[in-house]
Parts: sequence; C-alpha cells; structure tokens
Amino acid sequence: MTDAERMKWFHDARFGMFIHWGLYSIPARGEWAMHQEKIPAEEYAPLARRFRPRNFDADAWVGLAKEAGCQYVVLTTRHHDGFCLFDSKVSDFTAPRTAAGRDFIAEYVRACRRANMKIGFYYSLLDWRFPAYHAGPGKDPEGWERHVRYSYAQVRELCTQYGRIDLLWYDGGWVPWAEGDAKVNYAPKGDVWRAAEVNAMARQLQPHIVINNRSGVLEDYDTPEQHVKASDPGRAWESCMTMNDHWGYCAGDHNWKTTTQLIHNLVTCASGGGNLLLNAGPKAGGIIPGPSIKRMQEIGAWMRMNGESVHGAGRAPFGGNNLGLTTAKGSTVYLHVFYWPGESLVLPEVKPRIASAKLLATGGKVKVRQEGDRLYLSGLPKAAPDKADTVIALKVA
Ligand code: FHN
Repeated sequence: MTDAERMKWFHDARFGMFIHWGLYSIPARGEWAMHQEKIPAEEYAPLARRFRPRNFDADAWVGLAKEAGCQYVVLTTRHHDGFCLFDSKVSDFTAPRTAAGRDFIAEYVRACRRANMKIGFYYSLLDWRFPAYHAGPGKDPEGWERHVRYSYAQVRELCTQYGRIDLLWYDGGWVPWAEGDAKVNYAPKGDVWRAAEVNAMARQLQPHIVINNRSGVLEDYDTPEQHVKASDPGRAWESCMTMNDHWGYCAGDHNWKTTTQLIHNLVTCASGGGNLLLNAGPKAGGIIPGPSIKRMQEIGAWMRMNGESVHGAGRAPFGGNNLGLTTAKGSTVYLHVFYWPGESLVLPEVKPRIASAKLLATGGKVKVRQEGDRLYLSGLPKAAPDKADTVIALKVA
C-alpha cells in the first residue's frame, strides 16, 4: 500500500470529531485539573470509584459525529491523568477494573464499525502518576525507562486488542524539563519515548494506520491546535479545536464558538488542504453537553447541503476574496461566501476559464462573465441563501 493510498481516507474525510472523556469529567474543571490543582495521585485515584457512567452510549456519540458529517472519531483512550478507558495488563487504573466495570474503548470501536466510521485512538504518552515524568529522564533514568516501557506496552495493547484501528493520535510527548530548559518545553521529544520504535511496532501491527506528529516523530501529519495553519502542499495536517475553551468537560465554561465560526474553521481547513478535528467533552455520565450537540447538528445541516465542497476537497487554483474562501475538487472550484454581498460579486484573480456556475445547495443558476482575470458573478439572490456560508460551484472549462 502506498502512503497516498493509506492517507486517502484521511484527506477525503476533512472532518473528524474529537472526544475528551475520563475521570476529569467528574470534577468538571477540565482535563488538566489534577495537574493544575496539584491533586496528588492518591487523592485523585478514588474518582475511579465514582465513575459509573450510566448514560454512556457509544452509538449516540458516533451517531452525532455521523450526523455532523464527520468521517472519523478520535476518543481519549488514556489522558495525562493515567486513567484508561480500555483494559490494560500494565495498569489497574482502568475503567474495566474499577467501578465502571466496562471497556469503553471496546464499546466505542464496535459503535464506529456499526456506523462505518473510521476509528481513532488518542493516547497520551505521559502519565502524571509517574514520579519520573516530573523529574525528567535526566534525574530519574530508571523511573523514566519504566514509564516508557509502560506506554510502549499500552500502545501495543491498543494496536492488538481492538481489531483494525485507523488513526493513532499521540499526545503528551513532551518532557517537562528537557535538559537545561528553565521552563516546561512542550515540543514532543521522540527519542526519550523511543517513538520511532513504538511507531514501527504500531505500523507492523496495523499496516494501514495513520499516525500524527505528537510522539516527537513527524509521521503522517501535523496537528496545529486551536488555530488553523496549513502545512506545505504535500504534507497532511489537521487542526484540532474545542467548541468552547476546554477539551475535557468544564461546567463553568460557557464560552461557545458559534456554529458559523465552526463552519468557517472547517472550510478554512479544507481550503488549505487540511482537516478539522472538532472536540466535544462529554459529562461524567456520558452525555455530550447540549451546546455541543446543537453545534454538531447545525454543522450537519450545512454539510448535508454543501458537504461535497469539503469532503475530498482541497486547495483551489485560485483564491476567494475578502468575502470568502475557495476549495476545489476535480474540475469544480467551490466559492464559499461567508459575507454575502447581494446580487453580484467579483473575484479578482481567476486565470482558468469558468464554463458555468450554480448555487451548490439549490442548483440555482449564476451568471458568469470573465474579463481577463476578473470573474463577475451575477443574478445572485439579494439575501444570503445560507447565513454561515453560501457555496457557489464554479465549473472550470
Ligand atoms: O494537554 C493536552 C490537552 O489536555 C488536550 O488533550 C490537547 C488536545 O490537542 N492536547 C494537549 C495540549 O496540547
């Protein structure tokens, strides 16, 4: 299988759903509460006795992703706090071996398969419970080796216990005080995690798998976080973002991005040939917060009318203007008009000849005139057909 064949589904998808869920969802102050509040591991661990998510329904989560137009999901198998949603032979701090008594990753995998959804595993290389993590490899080499072996073993478990997995989303590959750093340096350090070796093992077990760049080895794609930054053409990338300001559930965070902003982020990613991985942080019981559901459903409504301008689309041969962006697929360029100007608009630099144009959602005809490189579109509705993003499909001659 060539790299292009292995990566094709990822490029076609353009849109995935990120899910951060674990013990941190109980205190509901975000997934970094243990670290930021300096909660000792022995004080944090009893949360596992309270983690009995009666409303966990993997089909509901995956169904929401599907409804939104996502083609893959990435779920936290273990975050920095060390609690695993999966069964592990190298840890008892797992959902199957504590109050929950369930392998949530197994349930999630089955739900993805039922929905024909690509399966992503988020895995944090670091585990705050290891004293060696806080000391750093230089000060506690033996402890660090134990930590690396533990993480290595769990990556193997994730690649062998659940059948075919499509995406490995590493995180937490940094070391707190890389030699001589006065402050925490969040750049992942592949050598200290033996990442090249771990990833070779993962690829041997899962030959088609896609791996991100956060184990400290470049692997398949870049992962700008909370912003959109296109990698160079030819290099895959995916921007991960929250809908409010937290990844894990935070009851006090009501700072929700609007659906329009989220659609604009998705289109901006696609226009640069990248993906958007949009996060939801379910409550401890398993329910996704209402504002997240609402946004995913509204994005889905837009995707049902305009998804062809995102799925499998990428950089266009010409840009938009100050009113919107372009994506392209085959011989069609999609003009995404974020700020509707009324009955006509002009694109300043269109070298290809445009044979015809139509409103993508309704098929409504659009008049086309080209004078040199300027493209004049007219006969447009006075009011914006779609307040977030009206897509005009331009057929290139
Ligand atoms: O520390 C994590 C954070 O909790 C969250 O999982 C994000 C998601 O990309 N990654 C790390 C911060 O970069």
